[in-house]
Amino acid sequence: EYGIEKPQGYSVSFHYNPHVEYHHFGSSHPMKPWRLTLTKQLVLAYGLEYSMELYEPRPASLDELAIFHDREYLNFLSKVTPQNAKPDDPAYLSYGFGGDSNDCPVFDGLWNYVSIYSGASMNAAYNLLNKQSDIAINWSGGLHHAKKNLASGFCYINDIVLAIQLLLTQNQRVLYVDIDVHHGDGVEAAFESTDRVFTLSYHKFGIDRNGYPFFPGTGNINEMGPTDPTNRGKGHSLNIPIEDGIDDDQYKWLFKTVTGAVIDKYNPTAIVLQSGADSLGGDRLGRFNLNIRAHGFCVETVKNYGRPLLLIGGGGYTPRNVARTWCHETAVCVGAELHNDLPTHIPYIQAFQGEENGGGILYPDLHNTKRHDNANTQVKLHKLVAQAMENLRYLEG
Ligand code: V1S
Ligand code: CA
Ligand code: ZN
Repeated sequence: EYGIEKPQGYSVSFHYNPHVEYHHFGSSHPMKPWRLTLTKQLVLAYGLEYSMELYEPRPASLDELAIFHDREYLNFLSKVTPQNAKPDDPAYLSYGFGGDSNDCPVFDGLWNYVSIYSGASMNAAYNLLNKQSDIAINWSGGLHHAKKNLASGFCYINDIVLAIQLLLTQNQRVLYVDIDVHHGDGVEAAFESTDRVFTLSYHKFGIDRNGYPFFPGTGNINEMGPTDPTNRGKGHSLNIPIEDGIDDDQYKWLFKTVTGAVIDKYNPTAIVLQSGADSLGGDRLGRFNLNIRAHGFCVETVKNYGRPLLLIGGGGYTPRNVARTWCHETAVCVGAELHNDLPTHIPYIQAFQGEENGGGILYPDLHNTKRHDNANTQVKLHKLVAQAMENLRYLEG
């Protein structure tokens, strides 16, 4: 009703299991699964469900997760509870749980949570393989830091790696693009020894005033995967390190130039886009100054290459803006323009009302809501692009 459709030919599927919403990492933890409730409410309020196929995927099984993860790790993850966890158990710490930062807490229903978001990414990948849709969306996925036997940075199971492994059954080359403000290290590591996956991540990189690196501390421009010339994965990772406060025009130019060059040279037959919303201005953990439409520009740019596209979530720690962004990007996929005034009959409407919360509109100005000065100069960005193009020469063989 509110979405005005533009004529275009992409069929879109939306993969969502609402049980994912009811999981809590703990009250002080920035990852809030209920941001997915807000996202769904906006998508429904704008009537976008009439322009897509909706799927309610089942949770993935342990056997399905074992196509990437170690079984010992999965056995531990499937059994650990807040009641039986032994925080000084060496296994517990070696698998990445607890610790000082408490990035990966053990909470009630953890196994259920990870099986649900992973099942949704796998279901979305199958839908692309079966040609049931051109674009498959799972906003609950995108947990790019998880390793085969290690939880890291709020990520326990790497649903992206699992989905890419499925896509590889019918695609010779899969491109992974990651616009979360953090480096997509887990996906990069998983495919470091193959030339059938190219990983491209845009992220904040650098050391803060207190000497702490921005999480996870990897992803400089010179990190291109294995250095051994006999390794097939050599040159099949590209990292774009960015400084605080990058603005819309700079990011759009950087994204279009670099992603365009990678797609032209690598010529993937399928693309996976991790659309982490912590690259927005005003994010609780992020440092960039992007507005919703600039973030959505990345989705639009990738979509316009017309390859089968898996679109997944990721980070995003200011829930009302995460919901706005992913609703906007769902609309971008189906080719709808959305009214800036939010529909009035949204449950949780108060989350979007009031000056502080964006004044009842879909596209509030997020520029400098957290006042990160822009440390990216045009000169630095041009040098970065020149180095990125140099790195891409490996693809010419
Ligand atoms: N930045 C940040 C941040 N904040 C937290 C955090 C805050 C409150 C809590 F109750 C629990 C954790 N952890 C971090 C980062 C991890 C960021 C993960 C981003 C995930 C994603 O968006 O990319 C994908 C979903 N963790 C750290 O900075 C780790 C430490 C390095 C901090 C310092 N300590 C001493 C060691 C661990
Ligand atoms: Ca990234
Ligand atoms: Zn992130």
